[in-house]
Amino acid sequence: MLDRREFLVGSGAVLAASAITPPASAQGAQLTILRAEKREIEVLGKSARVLRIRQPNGQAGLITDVSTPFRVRLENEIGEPTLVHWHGVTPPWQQDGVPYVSAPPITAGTSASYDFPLTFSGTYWMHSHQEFQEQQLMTAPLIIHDAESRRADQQEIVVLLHDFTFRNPVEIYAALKKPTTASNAGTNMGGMSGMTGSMNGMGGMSAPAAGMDLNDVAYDAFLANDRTLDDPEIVRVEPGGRVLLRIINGASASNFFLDLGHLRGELVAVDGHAVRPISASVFPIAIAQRLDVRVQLPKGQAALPVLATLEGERKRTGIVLAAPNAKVVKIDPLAARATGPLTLDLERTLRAATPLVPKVADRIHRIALTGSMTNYVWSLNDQTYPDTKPLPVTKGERVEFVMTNTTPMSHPMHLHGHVFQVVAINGKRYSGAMRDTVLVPPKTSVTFAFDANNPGRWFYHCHNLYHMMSGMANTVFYE
Ligand SMILES: [Cu+2]
Repeated sequence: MLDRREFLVGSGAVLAASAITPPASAQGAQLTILRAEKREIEVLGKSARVLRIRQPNGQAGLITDVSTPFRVRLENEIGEPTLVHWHGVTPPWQQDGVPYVSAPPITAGTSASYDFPLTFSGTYWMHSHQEFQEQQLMTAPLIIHDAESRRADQQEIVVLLHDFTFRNPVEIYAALKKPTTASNAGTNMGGMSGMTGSMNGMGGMSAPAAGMDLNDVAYDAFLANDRTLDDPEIVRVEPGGRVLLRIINGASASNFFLDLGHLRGELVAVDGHAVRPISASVFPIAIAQRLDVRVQLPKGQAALPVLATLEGERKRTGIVLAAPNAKVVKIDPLAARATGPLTLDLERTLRAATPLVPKVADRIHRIALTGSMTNYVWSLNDQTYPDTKPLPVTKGERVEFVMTNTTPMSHPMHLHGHVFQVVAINGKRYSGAMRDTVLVPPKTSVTFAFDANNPGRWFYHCHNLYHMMSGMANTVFYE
């Protein structure tokens, strides 16, 4: 119960209040302590031992200002090595938090310090990049304000999504590697349940393609700010007020559809970076991506669920926005109909508010997303990390990655240390969103462009944790 209350303070209440507190810059660049800790939470009436990242005052993650240097001491109190990645942020490479790429892990009982200027405001997050700790909920919001977001007359609500399992992720991974025993370990046998689910489709979504694999892992629950729909977080909102939802997909292996029900929202940023606003009720959100959605609330005493439905399934999680006197009714944790697979239908319509300056690429890397479900090996150009040929770039170059997915699963591809722009889907050029993570569905090619402006050695990988752990990763290095 203590955990739950503390998380509430960290997610809803403090964030709402942060809009009226003075910018951190006014207080000087003080050191923030973040602690990696063990904790117990209750999920579906059962206790689970998981991890977390929070400040000594109980706040999960960090809310800061772009004008303030990121000055953090990360204390490791989980009794095993760890390292935390500041996802979407562009630090010097040695502070990027990828074990053995940026720095060695922090040993148990010790700490590491971080100090670098921030470049962008927006919705980011932090997560362990060590072993399977991310699956054990070692994730937290990283919200970076600017003067405009602090001034905005809106209530900010952060929703961190998770997929949750009572099982040890090491065992889940081992079972995936041995398909014959997968059913015993509770995996989805190569996404068969996903295939069933995807046959039903969902209003507004494209028809599912045959032969697609979704959802390798059969999870016990899906969480929004650590809670299921049996006992969701209820955030008090002002009737007729304006809300900014900062949705973070912190799941290890699950894509979702954000579903606002009868509400319409205006998508104003993806992965922290502004897009030309798009109005809709349903938005896809792949693993590791973020959505900033502005919602004008109706007048009247309404309870408004903000839901996230698993791709290809009926399972969902979420929170409730409730007016002070609204009656909150129980929400079915199963949607009426299964969703389809995530597509790039929304991606195609996104336009960066501040795109890259148009420029012909100085260097193009062509990357086939490869792998096999048979023994659960995922790779890039048929190479598994660390037995890969690192990708060279040179400072000052405009670089493009052309990623072609030859596999039956989609892959949320993430590049560290840079912000890229999605510039082509299946060869059709356009001025798409600025992002750090883009989904590449099966039989699809996605091109992103970035300016090589942050020298060092950077991780580039599929953000499905089990795909990454099986080798779907590489490094980018500056020549
Ligand atoms: Cu993948």
